[in-house]
Amino acid sequence: MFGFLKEKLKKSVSRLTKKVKERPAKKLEEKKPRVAKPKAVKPKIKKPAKRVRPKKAEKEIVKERPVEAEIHEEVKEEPAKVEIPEEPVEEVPEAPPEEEKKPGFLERLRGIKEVVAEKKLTDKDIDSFFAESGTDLLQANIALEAVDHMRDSMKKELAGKKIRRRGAEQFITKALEDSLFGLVNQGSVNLEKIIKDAKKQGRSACLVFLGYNGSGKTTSVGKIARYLMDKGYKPVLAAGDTFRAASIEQLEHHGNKLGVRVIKHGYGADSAAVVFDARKFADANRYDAVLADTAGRTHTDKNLMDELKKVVRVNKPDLKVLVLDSLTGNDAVEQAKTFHEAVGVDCVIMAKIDVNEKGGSILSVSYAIKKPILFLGTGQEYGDLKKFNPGRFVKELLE
Ligand SMILES: Nc1nc2c(ncn2[C@@H]2O[C@H](COP(=O)(O)OP(=O)(O)O)[C@@H](O)[C@H]2O)c(=O)[nH]1
Ligand SMILES: [Mg+2]
Repeated sequence: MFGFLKEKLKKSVSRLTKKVKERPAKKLEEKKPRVAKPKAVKPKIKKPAKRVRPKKAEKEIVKERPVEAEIHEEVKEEPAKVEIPEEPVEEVPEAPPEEEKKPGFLERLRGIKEVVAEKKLTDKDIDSFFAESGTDLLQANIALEAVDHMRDSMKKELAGKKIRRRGAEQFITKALEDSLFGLVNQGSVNLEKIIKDAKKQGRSACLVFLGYNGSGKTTSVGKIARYLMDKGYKPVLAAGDTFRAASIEQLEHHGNKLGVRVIKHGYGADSAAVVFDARKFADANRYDAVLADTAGRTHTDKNLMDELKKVVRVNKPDLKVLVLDSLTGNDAVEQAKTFHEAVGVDCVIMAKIDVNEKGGSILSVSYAIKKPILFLGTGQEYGDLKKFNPGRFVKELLE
């Protein structure tokens, strides 16, 4: 599942890790020549050869030198050459005293190690990473606005922080995980609490399922009916799709298989009235929940959109569940916005994730309308319904 998305995310992590692991470029052209010039012959007695200490500018260059092999090279540096006069000279020890030599060396070593071991990513680094990775993320159906959110979140997490090169991959994976979590962590819906609260008011809870044609609404009604029955609740189904051919029979088929009552009118009947009747029946017979199927529609179906608004206006559902076909990719975001603007969506079921390799729409949809995903549809059987857990979902994507 989501192989394509996982692969793109993995690629993104290694791309950004590479940016951290890049060693700073050597500034060879600024380096001063290492070999000291021979000094003029003057003293009779040979003084200890002075160690050539790097000047300030040179020190900085040395600091940026990345590999330890080169540090040894620095220490082995030849002492300044001195012309030896012919007369015998008094022997003087060559090396300067240890105390003088050590601090300089260690200080420099520490400096070099720091530069080698850590790197600070800048806002610009993150921008250039997204310029490179953006297409991959879009290809995996993550919407543009979701990618923008990821970029801001990654900047907050990474820019300006010293990142140890050694643990860079984990650090970046964590930042990416947080940014993805920010997309899908849009609150939660407690279905059982909704039912219990309605019961306290002496009525059944009303759930209306909406979405495009073929997105998986009727199948999801059947799945949720089974889910509630498994928890001991008594649902009733409302055949609110009075528009599509065979839609009522399809719902009745589920009702028969599950042993659940279906309230129906005929084709062409007022959908709002069907749901209203189902609620009356449920309230009178102490059912816990009405699960109302509706006709599939798009924003261009003005009449059907108006009909849906009426269903909502008349029945004031406790939960408006948008069912999206996750395979529709980026279009799922547009669908979510359309329905949210028209009637206000409370939560989402993402259907058909069992046949979806991209998965980016799951990351984008709830961010786009700031509503939680309640379930994932994982197949065509009643049991193929998985409670959506944002944290676990994101972790699994990056495993
Ligand atoms: N693989 C898979 N197929 C699904 C899933 N949910 C629904 N379907 C199938 O999608 C098709 C359309 O589903 P349906 O419930 O009739 O969509 P509706 O028009 O929105 O009511 C049917 O063939 C379903 O079996 C799912 O989670 N996984
Ligand atoms: Mg249907």
